[in-house]
Amino acid sequence: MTAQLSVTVSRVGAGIGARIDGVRLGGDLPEDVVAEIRTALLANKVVFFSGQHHLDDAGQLAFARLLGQPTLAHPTVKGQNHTNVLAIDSDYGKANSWHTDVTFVDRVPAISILRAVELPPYGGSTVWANTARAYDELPDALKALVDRLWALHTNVYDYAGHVDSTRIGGIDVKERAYREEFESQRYETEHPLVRVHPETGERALLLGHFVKRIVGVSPTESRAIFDLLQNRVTKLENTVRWQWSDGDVAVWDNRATQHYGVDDYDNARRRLHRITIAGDVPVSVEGVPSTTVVGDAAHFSAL
Ligand SMILES: O=C(O)CCC(=O)C(=O)O
Ligand SMILES: [Fe+2]
Repeated sequence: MTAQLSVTVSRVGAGIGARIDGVRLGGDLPEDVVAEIRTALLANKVVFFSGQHHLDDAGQLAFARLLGQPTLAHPTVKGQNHTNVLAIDSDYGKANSWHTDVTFVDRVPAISILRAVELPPYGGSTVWANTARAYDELPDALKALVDRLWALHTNVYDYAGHVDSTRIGGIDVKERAYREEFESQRYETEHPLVRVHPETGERALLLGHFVKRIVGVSPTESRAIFDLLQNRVTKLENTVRWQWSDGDVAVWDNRATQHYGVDDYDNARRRLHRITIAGDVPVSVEGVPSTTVVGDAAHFSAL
């Protein structure tokens, strides 16, 4: 007889993040445990599991299916081993830039599940920020402004303008090839700056590095508004930083967070595998859904 593990949820910080212990991730979790994970995820925005050494791509995918319908790995980038698994591999690029996943399409993934595969000897943590809390803490006058603003998101974005990279000599051949695959089909979508979360009803800022411009204002004003709000999102009290260990898995609510992969591990190799869960088309506080400008993402994710 296997002993029933007791599930514990412990907050990592006041603003965001919790670790969940007593769960062996896989496709066979009881319904009440899945419900507990979902509740903790919605409340804390990102949850961390440790000691999941048994998990491989198939197990990660089986667990993912308990949270919803997995998307393809990416709208443009081919999957790793499975069509649903995206390799986050330092050889092909580093996500050291604040973003919400795949916001250049209309159907932004609801949840992302990231599993450590190969870690550097030092550094390589990931930071998440709570975009619902960032909205909530805005003064009412700023809320009134951003409630009505929209932004154009694209996968063909100004990469250099966003990445805080200190690497000298620019990108190499593999990174260039990855970037070309990433941009092989152009996507542009207009999203409200404030989306209403379909499960919690919370309002959350929807920004990050795929934003090309804010609609209806000049490029200078667009930059100023973007920076004002991004600075709110990435305020340290609004973030949690996770130093990865082998066997770790992070699950985040992609409708209420941004994240950033810290590039402080020199030339060491770092690999993680990501699976995203299909999400709704965001809606504004007035109930208006995001609109596709360029590209059809139907193959990537079901609605
Ligand atoms: O490299 C990281 O820590 C973050 C990678 C990332 O952006 C993602 O998995 O969506
Ligand atoms: Fe990401």
